[in-house]
Amino acid sequence: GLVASLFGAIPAFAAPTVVNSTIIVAKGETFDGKGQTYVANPSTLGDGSQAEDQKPVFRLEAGATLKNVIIGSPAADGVHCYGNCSISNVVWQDVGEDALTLKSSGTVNITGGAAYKAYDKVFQMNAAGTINIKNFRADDIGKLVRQNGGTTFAVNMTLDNSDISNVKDSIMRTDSSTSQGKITNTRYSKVPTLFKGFASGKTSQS
Ligand code: ADA
Ligand code: CA
Ligand code: CA
Repeated sequence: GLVASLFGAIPAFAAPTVVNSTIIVAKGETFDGKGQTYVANPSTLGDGSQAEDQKPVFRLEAGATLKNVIIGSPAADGVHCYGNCSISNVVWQDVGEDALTLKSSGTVNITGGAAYKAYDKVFQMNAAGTINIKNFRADDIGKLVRQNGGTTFAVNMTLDNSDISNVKDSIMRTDSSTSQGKITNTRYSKVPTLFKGFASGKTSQS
């Protein structure tokens, strides 16, 4: 009927998809959400609180791409990347425990998209590698990138052409003397500290 065809024709009105078990994006594959909103089932993945060990909504194997996805609330532990991953036009409306974690070494490329309402961390780096963030928006967050506390491997962090506001702690934080941070062409509002914990000469901003 008319109502059904209208809903079919206007995907922006689609109800969120409730994810009961982690969606796995296989090695080298692309998951295109086409603008659909995904939320965690809080009883199977996690409620998006600050409790550790929640499950991710998406798990990306090496070389996988996630694009055109809105992650709504609850977001549980967001996205886990096992090696290189590409994240394009992904919006976290209300970050869960954190938004994305690098679980094994690789390069995370984040282009476009946004993260809102992260009580603590947005991007959590638990393995050596690189995170490149460009054309991104973040508002009301604790930290944008955090290398796992107490780890000494090297993480290379870059942020370009982005808009960052209402930060509680810092944009990039590490405890490793070998990690590097670089911020270019980025607008800030209410950001107390750009870099925390880096060795001298390991950061740049222009
Ligand atoms: C905290 C915690 C780590 C790990 C991390 C994460 O930093 O201390 O063990 O769980 O969060 O990946 O969310
Ligand atoms: Ca955590
Ligand atoms: Ca986490």
